Amino acid sequence: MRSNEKFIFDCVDAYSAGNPVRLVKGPSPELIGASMGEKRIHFLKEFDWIRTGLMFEPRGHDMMSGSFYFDPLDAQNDVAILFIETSGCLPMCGHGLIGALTILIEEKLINPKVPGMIRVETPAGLVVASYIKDQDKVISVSFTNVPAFLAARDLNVSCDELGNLTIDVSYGGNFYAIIDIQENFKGIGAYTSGQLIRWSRQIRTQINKDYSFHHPLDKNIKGCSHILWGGKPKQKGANASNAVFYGDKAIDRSPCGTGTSARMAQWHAKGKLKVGDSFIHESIIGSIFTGQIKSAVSVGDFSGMIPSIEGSARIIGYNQLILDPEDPYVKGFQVI
Ligand code: PYC
Repeated sequence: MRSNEKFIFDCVDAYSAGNPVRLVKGPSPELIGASMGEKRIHFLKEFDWIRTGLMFEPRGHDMMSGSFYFDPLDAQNDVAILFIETSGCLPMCGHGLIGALTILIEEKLINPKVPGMIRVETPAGLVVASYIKDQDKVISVSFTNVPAFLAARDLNVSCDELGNLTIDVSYGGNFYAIIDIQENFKGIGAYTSGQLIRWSRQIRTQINKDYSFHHPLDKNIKGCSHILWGGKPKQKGANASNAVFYGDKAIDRSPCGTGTSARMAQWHAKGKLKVGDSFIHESIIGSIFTGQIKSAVSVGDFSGMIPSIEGSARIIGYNQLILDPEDPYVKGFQVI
């Protein structure tokens, strides 16, 4: 596929717990690599114009996220997924996975070897998911995520408007700076999403300048890309609420699957959750993902854990999107 040709992408649009998921049925670029991690790097090098064209305005928007699906590299697995979104290609995306698997099953695009179970190759590693159906509808998807771990605790950052903050950085498929309620931050309920976005940009730049974050087992996963702001949940039974910032202007409408995994790893490392415990995480719009700590593991020199995340998605439309080299906005645009 070359950017000087015209393409029509056949997409299914959905949302998971409120956040968008656009699964591209085809055409899909031919990616080279011995793992989805390597294929992700190839996509970013050669085909990023497809991501920006399909995710940015005018075909997408600040929160847009989606995926391509491929045959798995290992014949034991059912599918391989490449996540695309406004910020780039995430190693792993929880809401994106729940949405993509819901579409793949409801639209009969894959046929899992074991009904009810899907083995998925992602750039961050193998993820095993299960789903529950009611007739033709998938009513929930649960997946055992890649290992999560608390990477750094009690880092100091200063935010022009809030003052000094203490943050932890945790990995759950992406690196998250977690800002819990503290003297200079009263919780997400006290602020607008515009304020959280403005502060997130400043904090992300600062922590990546002052500190470095590398996955101990995968050199291609590095840098803190997401900021998770904590809050008090509104619903009975929820353990915490959160608002995750990603890209340049997005606040996740879902409770964020990889963010929930990162936060469970943080709570586990601090003794607030133990193996077997559940964690109900509320989003900025009140939607819920339910997490659980499956087991404790080491990740390089870090003590970590294996999280599972459960949530649901809805298909909302069928979309044919044109990328035409004669269109001045074929590669999309962002207004920051
Ligand atoms: O659900 O993992 C997630 C996610 C990452 C960015 C937005 N959502």
